[in-house]
Amino acid sequence: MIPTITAFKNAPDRGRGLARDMRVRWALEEVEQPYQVRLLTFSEMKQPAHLALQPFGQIPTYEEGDLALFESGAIILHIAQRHAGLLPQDQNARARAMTWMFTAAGTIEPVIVERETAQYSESDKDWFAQRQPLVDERVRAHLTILSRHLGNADWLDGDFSAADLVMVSALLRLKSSGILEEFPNLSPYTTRAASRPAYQRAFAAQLAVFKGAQAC
Ligand code: GTB
Repeated sequence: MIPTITAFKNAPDRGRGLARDMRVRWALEEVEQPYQVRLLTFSEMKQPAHLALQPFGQIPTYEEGDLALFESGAIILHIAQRHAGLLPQDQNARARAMTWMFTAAGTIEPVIVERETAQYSESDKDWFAQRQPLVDERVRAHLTILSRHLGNADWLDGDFSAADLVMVSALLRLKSSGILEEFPNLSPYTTRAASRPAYQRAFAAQLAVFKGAQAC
């Protein structure tokens, strides 16, 4: 059965692949699962039909037959459990990969999102300049630990897994900040992941939506 995901009709990131449908597309591409996309305007995302799928009125969602999921991490975990290629077969290695997936979504990404939110919603406040270094330091503190864990390895724990997919998706949100480059192994880590053919296919697909919307 071909799943359907939802994505922005008019992506606010202008096709930079930062919205969270990108990571779901990437996961589906990694396991070579074809998928369909239903594009939504901001207003459609807040209508009852979408709220029944995603109570917070956000993208992405995932529908496959009777199953409807929201929350990108849960969707990626579902894809990784149903298809080979995103989680190791060995049960302990699988549990470790899931641990790093949750670390990416629950520990690393929140400090990155906090920084991003401060940039676009607080930069006009008179206390912004005082607070920004504190927010940046929290990001650096988390990346220091991540960088130490990654060391010279290509991936977080053995082969590429859903953990790397979620972690890199979070780290790429820092691309224009310059912070990633302070960690000599993290920038190459994101480049290595983004060079994967599955990432490239997912990126091209979401960019095509943005370009299509521009042409209308
Ligand atoms: N925890 C949820 C998940 O992982 O699925 C979070 C989903 C989420 O934040 N969705 C956002 C959304 O639907 C899009 S991705 N927002 C609309 C709303 O809340 O009304 C977050 C996002 C948005 C924009 C950019 N950007 O412009 O760069 C980047 C990321």
